[in-house]
Amino acid sequence: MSFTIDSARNIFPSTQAADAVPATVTRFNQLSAEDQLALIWFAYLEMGKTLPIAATGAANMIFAEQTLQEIRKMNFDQQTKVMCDLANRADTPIARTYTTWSPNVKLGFWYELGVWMSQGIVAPIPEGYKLSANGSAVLQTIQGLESGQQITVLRNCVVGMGYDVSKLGEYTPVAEPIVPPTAASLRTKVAIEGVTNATILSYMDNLNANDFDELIKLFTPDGALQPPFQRPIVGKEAVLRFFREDCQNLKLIPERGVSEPTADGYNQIKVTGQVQTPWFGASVGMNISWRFLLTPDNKIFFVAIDLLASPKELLNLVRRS
Ligand code: 45D
Repeated sequence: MSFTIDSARNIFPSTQAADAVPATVTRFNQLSAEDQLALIWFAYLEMGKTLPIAATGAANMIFAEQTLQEIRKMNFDQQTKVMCDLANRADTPIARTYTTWSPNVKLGFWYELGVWMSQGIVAPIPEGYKLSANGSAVLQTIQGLESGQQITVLRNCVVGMGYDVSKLGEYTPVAEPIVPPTAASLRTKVAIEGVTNATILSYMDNLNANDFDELIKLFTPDGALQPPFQRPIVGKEAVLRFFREDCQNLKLIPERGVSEPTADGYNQIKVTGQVQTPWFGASVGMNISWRFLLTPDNKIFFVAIDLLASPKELLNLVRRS
């Protein structure tokens, strides 16, 4: 077979991803813990004016609840220390617990802390806190990004906190419970200008319906999925686990695409459109592309999801570079 996962990653090479996101997260991670917490606090207050976070994004917080209650009982100094430890990736019991949580549980945990900080239950950012020069520069960069990129920066900052997962050893991952798939009568169907391929349409419709058991059947056994700014997740089992833990209640709104046969009877299909997250609903539409590589029997061998550099990229459907 001519394609490998690595070569598949290069289909539609002219796709421009939002490189500002990883660049900003890298700069964020170089700041001191105090600066990180204050910066996110300021970004969150500023963004909250136009992009309120929906608490329903944190559908089920019972997994973080015990830790949250533990923190609630602490005094301000202890609370500040816990938050700094998370930002410092320190080896503490709470930072280890945090590491076992799925991204949505982590986000829900911080969401709750943010509410408590504004209510005075958890230590606030000290009045008159002055960000370092680098911290102010990173905050300014975040403020200049489009909203889809802003929320991705925040998410990736939060997900990167806690103890180093590679040092954790054996652990049980903790995620929200799986919601039942949408009932057949309530499902919606996407339409994509330029794409009629049944596998692609079915991918979008099943993901929108949280029907991960049907969705995974579209993949080859060794198939892979590459989320934005990540390495590919390889193999049906790992991809299914990712769908269950990280992909509930997304709304995919593909708009247009292009399809072209490639080597050995494979097909490469690029689709662009919007994706909404349960945390922000329709107030943030992320500009996304999907780059699919399908086998001759129409299974997904590879799909990369990219957050696009700009809305202009939604129209970049050139087949070759
Ligand atoms: O440190 O086709 C305080 C896949 C201050 C699947 C705070 C996908 C202190 C396949 C404010 C308290 C998933 C890949 C912190 C498609 C402090 C597929 C709190 C794509 C941290 C399409 C901060 C899906 C808080 C995509 C509460 C692209 C921050 C999904 C909260 C993208 C931030 C989802 C939140 C994104 C960010 C969600 C809630 C980017 C959420 C972002």
